[in-house]
Amino acid sequence: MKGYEVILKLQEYLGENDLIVSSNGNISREVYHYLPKPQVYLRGSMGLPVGVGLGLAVMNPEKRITVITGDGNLLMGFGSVVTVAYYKPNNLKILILDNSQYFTTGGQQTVSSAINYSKFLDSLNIMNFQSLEASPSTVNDSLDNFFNTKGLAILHYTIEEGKKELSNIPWHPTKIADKFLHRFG
Ligand SMILES: Cc1ncc(C[n+]2csc(CCOP(=O)(O)OP(=O)(O)O)c2C)c(N)n1
Repeated sequence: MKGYEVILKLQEYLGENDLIVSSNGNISREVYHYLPKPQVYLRGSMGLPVGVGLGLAVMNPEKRITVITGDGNLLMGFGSVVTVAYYKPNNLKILILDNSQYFTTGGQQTVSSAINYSKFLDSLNIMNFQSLEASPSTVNDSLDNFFNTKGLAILHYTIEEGKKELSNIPWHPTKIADKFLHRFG
């Protein structure tokens, strides 16, 4: 499956109460267009989605936080995954959409294939992790497990490259922050 197909599928799992952090580039654009708004759509700032999600999760223990990140962003902020494993916030879900490339900027290859995600996440004692190819036959069970099992979860999907032509997010980052903060009253 392509990344946007996975994000469309998330409509079945993410509702008005969910807080989402999306990594910059196509993923933020797809999350903006396909999922409830407003969320933290990172723009420009690469490498931060896991760290931002961790902060939100720790500060809002009663809310569920879902981070949706590309592999390029994940790799740029890789230490944050270890911090997540240390604190294990039970309201944090991390979905990695791994196309092994910086797709947004032209498809330059990342070094994601150097990681055995299953072994890496296992070594961090993350109880709920899965690493698999996103396909119509795997996506339902893996997303059910990811969202419907309580606690910290990390789901690593290998995905196909590809995108839908979507317009840019019309909000300046300060406006994104304002709109998101308004959700807290
Ligand atoms: C520090 C920094 N380097 C490079 C960029 C340019 N850039 C924007 S999105 C992107 C690719 C992101 O890759 P990934 O997270 O794998 O998502 P994909 O584009 O594959 O969906 C890059 C390199 C940036 N914004 N910041």
